[in-house]
Parts: sequence; structure tokens; C-alpha cells
Amino acid sequence: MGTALIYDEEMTKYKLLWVDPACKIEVPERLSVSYEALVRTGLSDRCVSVPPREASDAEILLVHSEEYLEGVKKTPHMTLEDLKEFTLQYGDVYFHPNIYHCAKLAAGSALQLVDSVMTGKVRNGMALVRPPGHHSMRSAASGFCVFNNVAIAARYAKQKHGAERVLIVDWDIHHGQGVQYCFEDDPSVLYFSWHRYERQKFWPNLRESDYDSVGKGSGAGFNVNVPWNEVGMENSDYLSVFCHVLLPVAYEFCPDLVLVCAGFDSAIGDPEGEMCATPDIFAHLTHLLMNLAGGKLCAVLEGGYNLTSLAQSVCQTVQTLLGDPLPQLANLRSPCESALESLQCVRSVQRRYWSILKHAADSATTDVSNKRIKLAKAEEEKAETAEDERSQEEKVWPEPAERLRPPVCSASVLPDDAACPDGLKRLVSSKDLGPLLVSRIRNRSMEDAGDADGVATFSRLYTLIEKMRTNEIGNGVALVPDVAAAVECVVQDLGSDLVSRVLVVCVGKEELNYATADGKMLVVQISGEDKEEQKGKYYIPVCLKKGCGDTVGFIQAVFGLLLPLGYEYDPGLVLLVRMPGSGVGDCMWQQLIGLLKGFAKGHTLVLMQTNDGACMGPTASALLGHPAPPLQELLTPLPDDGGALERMRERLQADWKMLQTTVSSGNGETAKS
Ligand code: SS9
Ligand code: ZN
Repeated sequence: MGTALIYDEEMTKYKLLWVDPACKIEVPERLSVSYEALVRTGLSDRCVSVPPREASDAEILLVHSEEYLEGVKKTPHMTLEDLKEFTLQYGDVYFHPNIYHCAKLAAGSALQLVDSVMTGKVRNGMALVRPPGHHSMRSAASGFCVFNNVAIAARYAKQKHGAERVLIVDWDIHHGQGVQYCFEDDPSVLYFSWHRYERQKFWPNLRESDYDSVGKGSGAGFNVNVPWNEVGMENSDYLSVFCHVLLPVAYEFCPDLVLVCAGFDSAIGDPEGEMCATPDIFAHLTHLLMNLAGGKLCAVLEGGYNLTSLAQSVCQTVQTLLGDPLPQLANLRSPCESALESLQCVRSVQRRYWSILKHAADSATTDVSNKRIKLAKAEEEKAETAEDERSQEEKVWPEPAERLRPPVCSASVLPDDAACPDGLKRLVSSKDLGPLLVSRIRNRSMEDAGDADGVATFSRLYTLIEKMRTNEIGNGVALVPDVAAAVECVVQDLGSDLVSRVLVVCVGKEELNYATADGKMLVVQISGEDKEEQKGKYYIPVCLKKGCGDTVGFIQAVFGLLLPLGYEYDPGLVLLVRMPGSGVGDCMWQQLIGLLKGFAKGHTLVLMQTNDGACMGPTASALLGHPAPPLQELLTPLPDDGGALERMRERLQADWKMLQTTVSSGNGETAKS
């Protein structure tokens, strides 16, 4: 389906013409180094190149006032002195004779991208633009921004393409107050922003950037702010907010289009953000949004002021849009106390508006306010001492690892009479397993499988896993006569020789006949039955009282439990098991496959029962990387069965830190060091 890339050298042709320490970081090279990195890595060649255009007056007026537009229109003819004076009425922004032209191209680029995606010319895309947009307001420039590119694009998508719901994800490290103001009372546009805040001490120092600004009137709940009250946030902090706030809310919102205010000043090395998330985190943030809205995602550049970190982050984003395997995020730490406090506050205020967060802890009934005061004190002390230390040391980080596409994307292991779906490579030949393995496999109970058949299937499975390990094959699906026996065989006899950690995701009820205590595998089982007790750290049964067809419950389990566990466990292989009669719907199943591709560099093996072949089509499609259809049902959520899942998450937090969503009950002195 393709990925659009929009870039034009013209947008490098304006710069700061006088001395202004606040603006000196916003340089033309931001755009040229980003583009050159895409060219150098061959990524730009793989994209569909779409030219920008100028946004029209009418389009700019979708967001801005006539007076403001008329004012900006005069800037190309101004003298240097006039430009300086015009600039003075706004904060942290500069004008240049060519910036009006570039601002029209920047907004027009966002519109070209929306057109390309909404008409189905491409699946998704990115626009590299200057000036950025998210700070500019109806009648004011701000923070290097002239026109609000993404806000204009959202109104345009509604008006021109009939989008009913637009999600804006602002992962820039600054609060896009311009976007917030634009859609504050509008329930059709959900604005999410995380931002460096430091209890209002960080620019733009607004009270309304805090977590309790949730939108107004009918727009209440459609503005989600996550303030960072400390610098140094890491990958785990970002992922926690995605898993525990943004994604559940976004899935419940069910957008027709996702727009990303893609600022990379939230990455390590940035002089503004001073955060520690590595450029490969943007691969995961992008991936996690790519199955919303049927895959329709437009990323528009905002900030990013460390040229190295910026270029790497842009490449990670575009490479993910193109569908390449995700980088492994090894050694995730726990989210820090300050991040947990923000998380807890956001969840507690948003739970009123989103039924999927209904069971989140209510901060009013816990001791978070006391904790806040202590934390704030600790943060302040840390900020003081850190100030001088930081100015001396330059951050260094390794270049992101190469993300190699396997020669074969998806393969299948099928009985001879089953058809192989288009695009999958059928594995026929297989290696000799050797007598020991053959006898181990024969000893397993496989009553309905003929002996020779069974061994042949498993030797093909072995080949498949081996080829995934060596990255000759990306992922695969196998139809087996007895799923339960096959799982046992794979985890005990086949997988364990080849990969050190296997994440087993079991949908539907299965009797577990193997030990999980050694951590070589982590089993998460989502089913409608409630017999099994949790057995230790590595066997986690999740019971949905209404079964796997309960979309809200399933989504809660996936984002609240499965994804954070997966990120913390960092498997080398994902084994997705579909038990017969699991009751999971096709859309949910495809979403699950899509999301699990974020682990183990995309190496997922799906096991299904021979007579469950009807879902082969949807499975193959998801494995090949096609976007999953949206989960419309979430718009009208069923009342769910209470806080059982929340209680389970709470219990597991001692073992799995990525499940935490509240501050610990100790004192506030343990914030990130
Ligand atoms: C420099 C202060 C700059 C404005 C930042 C705008 C970023 C837009 N120390 N403040 S993404
Ligand atoms: Zn920014």
C-alpha cells in the first residue's frame, strides 16, 4: 500500500537573522540532515514521493484568524527592523522574509499527506516540514511555529474527507497548546500530548498543560495531557504511558485517521527536552499506532534540535511506517516514580470519560497528594543539582541497530490438503530432526495425528523456528491437528534449543502440561474460564468472564497486561496459540497479531488447529503486515465485569515493573537517580 514521504528543500530556506538565544536551535539543517539520513539509508527510495503544495487562505483560515493571516502575509516585504518588531509580539519565534512561503508549504504538506492517505494512494506517510506548527494559535505565532499544520490537517480531514474522529498524538516534548486550544471543546478530535512540564516551570509554563485539563463542554475527556515533572525520562516511561493511557483510550475512541505531531525533541541528546529515550523508541511508538484507523497514519515533523538524534529518530519512524521489523528494546528499566505519579494522575482524571479506564485507581481515595508534595520537593532538589552537571556532559548513545527485512516475510506449515494463503511461503522440505528429538516427539500424546505425519509437521515447525532465528523468515503460521500438544512440543522440544525466551500468548483455554518456573518462557493465557490459579511469575492466566469475544476486556488485557509484560520480558520468539473455540473475533485477532509483531523483531509463530482453518485468511493478512480492521464495537462498550483485571495487575506488579500505574506506597525520596 505504500508510505508517502513529503519533503522540499524550499523549507530549508529561511533562518534566524539576528541574535536570539531562544531561537538559535531552530536551524535549516534540521530538515536537510533528516532528509539526507533517509536518502543515505535507502529509506526515501522506498517511499512514494509526494510533492508539497501551498495551503490556501481558506485552508489556513480553518484554524487561524483573518487578522493573523493578513499580518503574516506582510512579512515577506518587511525590512529586518520590521521583522524584528513583528516578531516581538510573540514568544520564542522568529520571522524571515521567506517564512510565510515555507509556512504555507508546511501546512500544505500536511494536507497533501492527508489527501494521499485518505484517498488510499498510500497507507501512511511522513511530512518533513519547517516551520513546525503545534504551538501556533488562532491569532498568534509561538515556539518557532507560524501555522498549525496538524490542526489544519485535522479540520481538513473532517471537512474534505468526511473523517468523523481524528486522533492527534503529540509526542514532541513541548505541549502543543495551539492544538489543545483549537480542539478543546470538540469531541471529534482527541488530542494527546506528553510534555516536559516540571510543575509549570518549563516553557510554555501554562497551567492548562497539566493533567487536569481534559477538554471543555462536550469535548471533556478528549484532551489528554501527560506532564513530565522531571527530565531524564526513558523508554520505559514512554512505553508505560502508551500502554496504560494512550492506547486504551485511542482504541476506545476508534479514530478514522491518526495524525502525529512528530517532534523528536523528546529523544535523548535534545537540548530542549533533556530526556533519555533512545531513537528506536519511535519505531515502537509508531508501530503501536499503526493498527488504529485501519492503518491511516500521517506523521508531521514538529521539533527536534539535536541533529544526530533527530535524523536517527526520523529514520526509525519512516522505517516503521514502511513495515520493517521492529528493533528489540533490551533492558527496559522500571518507569520512574515521577512518571508513575503523572500516570496515576492522568488515569485517575480520565477514568471518568473512558470506560476502558473505569477501574483505574482513583487518586482522590489514595494518598497521592501527600506523595505529590514529597515528589515535587525531591524533583526540585534534583533539578538544581542536575543543572550544572548537565551542562558539562554531552549525552552519548549507540547508533540504532540495523533492522533487516527477512528474505521471506511469512511462511506456513500446513497439511498437504490445505491451501496456502497468497503471499505466504509454504514449507515442505524439512530437516532431519535426529533420533532423540523424534523419540521425544513420538512420546507426546498426539492421538489424532498419524505418527509419521506428526513427526513431519514438527520437523517443518523446527525448520520454521530455526529460520526465524537466523532471520531468513519473519513469521509464520502452522495448522496442527492438536494445538495443545503442538505448543508443548514447540516450547519444550523445539523452541528451547533455539531461543532463550519465548512469550507464549494463548487465546482460549488450554491445559498446561509443562513447567514455566525457569523463565525460559512466559505464558499469558487469555480465556473465558476461571479455573486456573496464577502459578508463579511466568504463568499468567487472564480470565474474561464474558469470554474472548468481550472486546473491551480483551483490549484491557492486551494493553494493561500483555504488552507491558512483553516489553519487560523481551522475548526472542512469540508463540501465539489459538485454542479451538476461543471465541476471539477476527478483528481482535488481527489486532493482536499486529501488536505482537513489536516483540522479538517480529518473529511470531501462530499455532492453530487444523479445523480452525477459516481464520487463516485474517491471520495471513496480519502476519504479512496489512493493517487490522478497526474495532468498531469499542464505540459502544458493554459494561464490563469489574476490576478483576486491575486487581490482577496490582498483584503482579511486584514481579513485573512495567505493570505499575501508581506511585509506590513508600516515601517520595525514591525518584529516578
Ligand atoms: C530555548 C527556549 C525555546 C521554545 C521551544 C519551542 C519548541 C517547539 N531555551 N523555547 S517544538
Ligand atoms: Zn518541541
